Amino acid sequence: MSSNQTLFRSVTDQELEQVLLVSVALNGTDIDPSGIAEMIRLVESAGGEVIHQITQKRPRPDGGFFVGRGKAEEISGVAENMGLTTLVFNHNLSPGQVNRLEEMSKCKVIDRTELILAIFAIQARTPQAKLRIELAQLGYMLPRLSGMWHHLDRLGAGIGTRGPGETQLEVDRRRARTRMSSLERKLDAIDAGAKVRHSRREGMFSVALAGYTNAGKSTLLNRICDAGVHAEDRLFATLDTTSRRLDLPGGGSVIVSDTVGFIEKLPKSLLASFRSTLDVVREADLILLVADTADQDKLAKLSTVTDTLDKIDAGQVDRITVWNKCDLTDSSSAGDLSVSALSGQGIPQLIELLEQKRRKALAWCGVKVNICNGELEYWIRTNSIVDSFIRDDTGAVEIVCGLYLGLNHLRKKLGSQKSPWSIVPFTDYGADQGGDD
Ligand SMILES: Nc1nc2c(ncn2[C@@H]2O[C@H](COP(=O)(O)OP(=O)(O)OP(=O)(O)O)[C@@H](O)[C@H]2O)c(=O)[nH]1
Ligand SMILES: [Mg+2]
Repeated sequence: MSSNQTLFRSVTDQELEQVLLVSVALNGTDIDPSGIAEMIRLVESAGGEVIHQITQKRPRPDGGFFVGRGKAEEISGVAENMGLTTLVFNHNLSPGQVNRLEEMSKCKVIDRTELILAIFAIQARTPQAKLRIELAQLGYMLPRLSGMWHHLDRLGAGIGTRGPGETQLEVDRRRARTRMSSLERKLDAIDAGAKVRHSRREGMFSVALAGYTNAGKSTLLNRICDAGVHAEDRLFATLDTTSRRLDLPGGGSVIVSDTVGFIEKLPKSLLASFRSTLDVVREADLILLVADTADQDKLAKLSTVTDTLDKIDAGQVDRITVWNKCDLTDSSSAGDLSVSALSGQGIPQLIELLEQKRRKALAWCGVKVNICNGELEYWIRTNSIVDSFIRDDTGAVEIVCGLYLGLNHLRKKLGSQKSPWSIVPFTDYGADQGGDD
């Protein structure tokens, strides 16, 4: 982080920070207009406005200035002439590159990671999200501390903060590490509480909404669960996980969770501090991969999302791609699930698919019990989906049911009964049979 900055001001401020955007295409690639459009949106989401753009193609980054000295001089000249004092780069810069660019241009220099961190800081609404983003920002700043120590003033100064023989830099590193440990402890306590709440939902089929930022995940949660969560045409509108119950038309329910969106080159420090909020994705039974079908760059974004799922160890979770915003386009290829979270188009088909996936995930079996009393019947009906329940004249019952918590759960229950019983597990049962009980 540079020496004179408070990052972009809050978006609630009237005046937007005016920015010169520098976009560099490396390795013989062309300048990518959709990448630039994304940078402009990122700047806007951070409370800034791109006033001018400078592009450059180069085989590899320049060690000193990233863009090369000549280009850096040109950028500095343009910034001075236009009265701009903030430079945003579409790549990540080393601390040395930032320092040299700032010294030459007399501007504040922000790289891609810092920009994304700034947006997260603005968007953080809950205390947990604020702690996570502070941890991520400190993780990013720690290796960049040299020469910019006055940033850490707010972390506490005064008597006793400086040990014998320590330089200011060492003091600041120590303060940053101390603060990070304290944040980690607080977050661990919060995460432990979340785990307890999560375990109470054991046995519920869980569905996570994942996808590129702004694809429409929160709007979809609102549509299918009437969740009332915040959705907005802004990058990273959601930072906290929200879970809601969805009652299925065929009986039973699933838990659907909305969480933070992904983006290309999502900063590592953010992934680390938001890791536990992404547990809900990693531990889901099914991921609905929400993609914006009207986005020209949709396939590249989809592959960013699948790469990110791999990075957070959620690559193995069963997933379905849901092409959202189909109201904005008339193209939809066969086999794709096209929906509009806004208009409701395709939502019944999506819910039907969820129902099928959930049925398939249950432990199906045929059960015979010589005497099935009311208490046992109630237990079976609340712990499974019952496809058929036939009672003969003697009171014996034959049931076909799918258990939420596995067959052993039922075996244990039946073991406590006096009446003889038997269970036959059914493999390959579930998705194609409709419940008719
Ligand atoms: N036309 C159209 N717009 C939609 C649809 N779904 C969502 N949107 C709009 O897309 C924008 C982003 O929606 P969100 O639901 O906030 O997107 P998100 O994926 O939750 O975004 P992040 O939380 O930032 O990751 C909002 O302006 C929504 O109104 C849709 O089906 N059709
Ligand atoms: Mg959202």
